[in-house]
Amino acid sequence: MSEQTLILVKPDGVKRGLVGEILRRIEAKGYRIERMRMLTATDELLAKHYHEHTEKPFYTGMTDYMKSGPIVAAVIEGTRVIEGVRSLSGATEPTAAAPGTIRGDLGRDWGTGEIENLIHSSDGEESAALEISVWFD
Ligand code: 3AN
Repeated sequence: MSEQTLILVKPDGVKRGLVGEILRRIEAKGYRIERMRMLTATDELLAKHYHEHTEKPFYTGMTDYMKSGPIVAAVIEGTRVIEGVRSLSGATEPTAAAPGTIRGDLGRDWGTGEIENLIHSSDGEESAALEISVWFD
């Protein structure tokens, strides 16, 4: 059974010119880009997307970073793609993320106080469905 997941190439990924490299890794793994758009995130979209985090102390700083430039949103399709793209993405903190992953190979701590980790990927079936509806109506 094929499934879909939502990825965001975050503002640091776009600014650093890594959109192609990040999508390349996802396509090279064998997954298919089903839909894609470039936009700048708004508070409203981010509140829906990060509804689990709205009360967290890091929320304002994190959403300021997410609004700091354009992002690329894409729907990726394939069997077990949610798990597969999480695995390609790596751990949340780029310093600790394993080499071989997008965050581990391409990301680092820039000393800004924010976790600039290049990519978001849905962490389950429910969040994938919700997040696809947030970024693609
Ligand atoms: P992931 O993106 O690895 O699934 P989540 O969903 O736990 O991570 O967190 C969403 C985003 O919130 C992260 N990508 C990161 O930018 C930010 N974040 C998570 N935990 C922290 C934290 N302790 N301090 C600052 N920012 C955080």
